[in-house]
Amino acid sequence: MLAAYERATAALAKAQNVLVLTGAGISAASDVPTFRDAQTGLWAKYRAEDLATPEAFARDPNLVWQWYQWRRQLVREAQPNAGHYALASLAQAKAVSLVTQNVDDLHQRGGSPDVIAVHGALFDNHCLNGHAYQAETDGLESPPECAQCGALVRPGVVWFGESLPEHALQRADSAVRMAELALVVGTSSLVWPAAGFAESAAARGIPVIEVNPQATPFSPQATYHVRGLAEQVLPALIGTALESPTT
Ligand code: BV8
Repeated sequence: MLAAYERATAALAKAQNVLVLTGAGISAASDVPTFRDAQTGLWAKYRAEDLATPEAFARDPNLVWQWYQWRRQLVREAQPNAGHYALASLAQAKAVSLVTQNVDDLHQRGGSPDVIAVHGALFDNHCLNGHAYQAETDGLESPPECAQCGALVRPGVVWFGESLPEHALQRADSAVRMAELALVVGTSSLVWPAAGFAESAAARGIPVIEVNPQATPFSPQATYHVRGLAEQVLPALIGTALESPTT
């Protein structure tokens, strides 16, 4: 009887069209804290969920802006880890649709060619009226004003209570429909509607491999739950799958 891990590896070796869903856990080894981790230093007294909202920005734009500036600097200093690189190598051998909830740029810097970022991008900016803002903001302690309309500029991420970008949603939905296997990595599966992608994939009856050191609300629906760290499990799982003869 093949252990679950061997069966998961065999299923990954066989699949050609792979959906990968990642959350903050895949960046943990790059020292980018997840939302679940208590925040550090100045930010220890705040909950991320309370800062990542339009209401928080309206109430105290400088505070929320400075939180994002702190996170941007943290991500600039971070490096992709073995988990990011393993997913990039998978994309060289198979048709991979990488859907991430993360707003860092580590998948891109780790070599993944096409990242569907359903919660936006940490380094993007636009004003409150939606005008793109291209000027450099590094080092600014307060949000600048839009050159076109004067409205405050905010980070280009999806806040709680905001809709996900339609184009990213459509691409993610299509990827769920096309997938022959799903790899769900480093997400607590608590944030919706992104958590629904893994559920929809499982409902299609395709093999779903969850990689997480903890159990999550999604775990009972996973075909295989590989309990471990993405930076350790992914290089081994993907490395072995890519060496195996695909049937
Ligand atoms: C919306 C960008 C409404 C910002 C983020 C049902 C349907 C629809 C909405 C809702 C719903 N129920 C509730 C809602 C509202 C809300 C929601 O889901 N709330 C939750 C808290 C219950 N959803 C929304 O508001 C969404 N918008 O639906 O709008 C609407 C509808 C129609 C019309 C108008 C409006 C928007 C949600 C997006 C919020 N933005 N990020 C920013 O980054 O600043 S979400 C943010 O938190 C992250 O992007 C991530 O997706 C999420 C969770 O963060 P973390 O917990 O840190 O990460 P993760 O969940 O991935 O957990 C870490 C995991 O990693 C853990 O499991 C851990 O065990 C594991 N791990 C740790 N180390 C490792 C590891 N795994 C592997 N290896 C390791 N080394």
